[in-house]
Amino acid sequence: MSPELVVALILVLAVVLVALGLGLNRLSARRSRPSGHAAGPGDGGATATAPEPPAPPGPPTAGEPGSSPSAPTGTLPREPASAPPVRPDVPAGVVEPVAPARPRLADRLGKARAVLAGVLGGVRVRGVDDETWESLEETLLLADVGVRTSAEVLATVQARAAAERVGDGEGLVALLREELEACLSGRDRRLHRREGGLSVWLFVGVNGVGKTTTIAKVAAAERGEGHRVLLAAADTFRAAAADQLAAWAERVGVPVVRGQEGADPGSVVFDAIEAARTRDVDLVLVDTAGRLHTKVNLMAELAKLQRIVERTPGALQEVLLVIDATTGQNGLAQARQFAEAVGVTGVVLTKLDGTAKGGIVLAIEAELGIPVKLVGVGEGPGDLVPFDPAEFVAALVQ
Ligand SMILES: Nc1nc2c(ncn2[C@@H]2O[C@H](COP(=O)(O)OP(=O)(O)O)[C@@H](O)[C@H]2O)c(=O)[nH]1
Ligand SMILES: [Mg+2]
Repeated sequence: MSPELVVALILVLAVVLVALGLGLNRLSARRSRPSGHAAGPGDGGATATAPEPPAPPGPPTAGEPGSSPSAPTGTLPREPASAPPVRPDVPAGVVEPVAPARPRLADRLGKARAVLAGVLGGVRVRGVDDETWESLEETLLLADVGVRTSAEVLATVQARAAAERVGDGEGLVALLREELEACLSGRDRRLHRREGGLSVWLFVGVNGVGKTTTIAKVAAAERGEGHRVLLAAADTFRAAAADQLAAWAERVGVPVVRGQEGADPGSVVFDAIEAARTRDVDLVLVDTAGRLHTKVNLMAELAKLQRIVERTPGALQEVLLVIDATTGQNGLAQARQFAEAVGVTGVVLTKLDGTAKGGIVLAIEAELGIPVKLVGVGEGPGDLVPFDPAEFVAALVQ
């Protein structure tokens, strides 16, 4: 072989080797390069490459909101979110049951407390004198305790103060607290339900008192405690009423049965009870109209709804009259009318957060003998508390 040929062969071999080496480099660079990075210098030599297409939008990377726990490397492995339990009464994708945190009455009764605070402060400073009884009576009336109940409470406090020789302001305030609490004691404030069967709670009351909102609050609380709740939109007088209830139902995660505007409320209640049976629901909350063409119509309709529920023996467990505390003594008059038309088993006193008229609780119980079972203290789904006389009086008289 001539030396020229040998040199030529070595050159060809060198070129082939270099070409091969470059090809492998590019291939491995392409494999290891994350997609979306443009080719950089020293990355493949001078050959022009078409820019790689941008990476398609993918799941967010670690650290971004909503990032997938399994996607990123370098983060600690996390437990996947556990799947929510399958509950046939809850439409897919709605909120999980959580018992709302219970507000403290003392935090919400600021206005009612302020009414009493002035006179009680005076009594504490001056001690008990002739003026005391008069100003105490005025204050109880301002708080809407009512004429009869105020007079009775004060007569007892006065008699006890004399008999027990209580002359100092602090002692008198303690007596007042005890007597107010005594007025409220001994009532059954439980919300009744049937064990192992369907219970229906009917909510009645005039327009705007807070029936629909209260039903939402009760639904949230009951569902949070593991009950299977269904709402019945039997206020068919206004289309907006059923819409409002349906919006609340979605928010608190319970199903709702509704009819057309103007439909027979009785048929809605009937359908709701049927739906409750097939869905294994244990508590139906019925929202009713607060206004009809006449008050006579309204009362007749409520009585009819009551009869429809009673067709399922034992199901009607509560007829809850909702009263707006800010209406004071006017609420008492309403309570009287409803109590005559339907067998009211308990009162829900709403809007106690925004009124000085908290004393209406005493008037309702003393004059009608109906226990206040729940108290509304705000507009949110958690703003409902079971009525506790000791907590109430302590929040009012400080
Ligand atoms: N501050 C306050 N507002 C309330 C309470 N309960 C209901 N409301 C408000 O009262 C208004 C009427 O309530 P709604 O439930 O529609 O009354 P309904 O006509 O009896 O069904 C709404 O604006 C509610 O947010 C409460 O306890 N406190
Ligand atoms: Mg309503």
